[in-house]
Amino acid sequence: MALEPDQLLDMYRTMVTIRTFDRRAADELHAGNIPGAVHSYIGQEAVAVGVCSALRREDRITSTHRGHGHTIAKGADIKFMMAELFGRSNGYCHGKGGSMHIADFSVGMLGANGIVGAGLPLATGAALAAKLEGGGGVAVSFFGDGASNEGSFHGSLNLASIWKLPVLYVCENNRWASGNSAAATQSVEDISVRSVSYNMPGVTVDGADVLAVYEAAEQAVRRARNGEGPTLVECKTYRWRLHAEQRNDPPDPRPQEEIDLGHQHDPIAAFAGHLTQQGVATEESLKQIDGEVAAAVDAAIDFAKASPFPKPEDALTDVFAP
Ligand SMILES: Cc1ncc(C[n+]2csc(CCOP(=O)(O)OP(=O)(O)O)c2C)c(N)n1
Repeated sequence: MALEPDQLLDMYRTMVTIRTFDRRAADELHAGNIPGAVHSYIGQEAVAVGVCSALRREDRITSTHRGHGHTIAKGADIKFMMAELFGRSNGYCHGKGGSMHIADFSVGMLGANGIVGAGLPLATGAALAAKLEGGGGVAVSFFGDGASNEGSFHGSLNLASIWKLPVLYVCENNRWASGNSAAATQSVEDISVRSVSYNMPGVTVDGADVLAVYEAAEQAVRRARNGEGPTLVECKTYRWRLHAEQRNDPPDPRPQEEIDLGHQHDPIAAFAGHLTQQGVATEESLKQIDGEVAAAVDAAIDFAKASPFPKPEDALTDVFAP
C-alpha cells in the first residue's frame, strides 16, 4: 500500500523521537538521575517504525528488554515513559517497573520484558485471542537474534503454524546477544530460514530501510488478517551503543571496524535522504521536526523530574504475585 506524505513524515518523526528519547535517557542515566540500566534502541529505529506503521492501534505487540522503540512506535506517551524510567509515580508502572516493564494496553503495547524470549509466547497468545475475537486483529512479537536460540521461539512458531494464528515474528538481528556474537552462537546466518521448520514464510529485509521493513510487515499483516497464518520477518540491523547503559559501562566487546560500519548504515539519515529526494520534505522542514521532537523530549524529562516518587506505603499495590 502506498504511503501518503503525511504518513511518511509521521514515520520520520517517530524515528527521530525514538533516537532522541534514548539518547537523552542515556544522558540522564549517566548523570545519576535514572536508576538501573537502559537498553538503547538507537540504530534499530527503522524496525519498530516500519512494522508498527503497518498496524492498527488495536493490534497488539510484545517487546523485549530493548523496548523503548517499540513502545514509542506503537503510540505510547513519552512523558509517562520517561517518568517510569525516572522511577516516578506518574510513570506507566507508577515508578515500580522501570525501563524494562513499560506497557500501555490502550495502544496495544502488551509490555517490554526482561526475560529474553518471553515475548514470543505472549504474542502467540495475543494472536490466539485476536483469532477468537474475530475482528481481524493481529499480534507482533519483536525479539532479538539471541532470543531465536531459545525454546520459547521454537515452541511459539510451531503452535502458531499449526493453529494458523495471525502473528508476525519480527526478529531484530543485530548480530550480538549481549557479549555473544551471532557467529559464535547461532547455527544459521539468516534467522529467516528457521521458518522452514515451522511451515511458514520467512523473509530477510534490510532493517535500516524503514520502507523495506514496512513493505515486508504490510504483506505479513495482510496474510495474517486473511487467516493465512504467521510469518517470520528478519530485519538485519545494528545496535549503535553498548548492550546496556549502566553507571559503570563495561568495554564494548565488538570490533571497532564493525561498529564503524554499523554507524554508516544510519536508518534516519537514509530515510531523510529519501524524503528530500522525493520532494516529500526539505532539509529545513526535517530540521523543524527534529526541533519539535527535541522540545517534546525536554518536556517529558521536565515532567519526569517534577513527578513525585512512589510512596513507601504503596510498595505492595499493583503486585499480583503473593
Ligand atoms: C532467559 C534469559 N537469559 C539471559 C538473559 C540475560 N540477557 C539479557 S539481554 C541478553 C541478550 C539478548 O540478545 P538478543 O535477544 O539478541 O537481543 P538484543 O540485546 O540484541 O536486543 C541476555 C543474554 C535474560 N535476561 N533472560
